[in-house]
Amino acid sequence: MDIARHPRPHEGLPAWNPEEFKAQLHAQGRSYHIHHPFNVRMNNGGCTPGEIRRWVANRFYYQICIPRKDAAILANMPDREHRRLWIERILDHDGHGNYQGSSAGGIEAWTRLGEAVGIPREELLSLQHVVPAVRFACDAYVNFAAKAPWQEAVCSSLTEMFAPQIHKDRLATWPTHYPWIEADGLAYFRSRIPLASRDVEHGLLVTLGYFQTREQQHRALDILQFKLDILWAMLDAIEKTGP
Ligand code: AHQ
Repeated sequence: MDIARHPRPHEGLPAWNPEEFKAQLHAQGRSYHIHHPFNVRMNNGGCTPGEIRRWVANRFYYQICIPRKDAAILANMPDREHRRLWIERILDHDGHGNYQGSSAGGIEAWTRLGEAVGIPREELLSLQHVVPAVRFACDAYVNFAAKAPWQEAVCSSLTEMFAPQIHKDRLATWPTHYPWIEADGLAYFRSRIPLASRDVEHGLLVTLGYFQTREQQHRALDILQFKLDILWAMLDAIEKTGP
């Protein structure tokens, strides 16, 4: 799959060892959307209720793309051990068992967030507020995951290395800045903190093991940057929808 190649002179350079490679992946956190002006403004209380609702409504499209993205990766995974781990991600979002309470899944929790910020469930599910660039960014992620080697698609999920902090930030700031949002709507963010850490453990195991040469390791950095750009572009588009 074609993604941007960022010039990183490496002719004849040795591969990074796992710790160095992990540090290089982590260093790309500087491009994570936690640093996007819209996210900074949102967590500083600078968003109008309308902006919060547009963020929730647009991010809903990303949320419903995640299990489809993960199912595409699962289909490309030849190894049962990896599939046994990866399938958990789909259940985390689609729910499992009796689909009630904490088994209802993340998509259901996001509809609860929608209601908590004042978006009726049917309005959120209609996707009527999703702007074209958000749809394009999310679809690019699903398409990449379906067509790339499964190890490259796993690597693209490693933006979640930085996700626990962004969820903790929302839990720490929204109740103060946005007291009008019903507290139980924030349950999704709380639920993701342990799940993101579990996801990253598996994602790093695959990534550190698959990208062996220095050139392959640079490909991993390019894949991660591609996904970081997807998250950043989504906030660019959401910010443009105006106050
Ligand atoms: O809620 C998020 C989520 O379930 C996932 C899955 C993972 C992936 O497979 O790409 N990435 C991800 C992310 C979630 N929330 C985002 C946020 O800002 O709330 C962060 C995002 C990520 O860091 O990739």
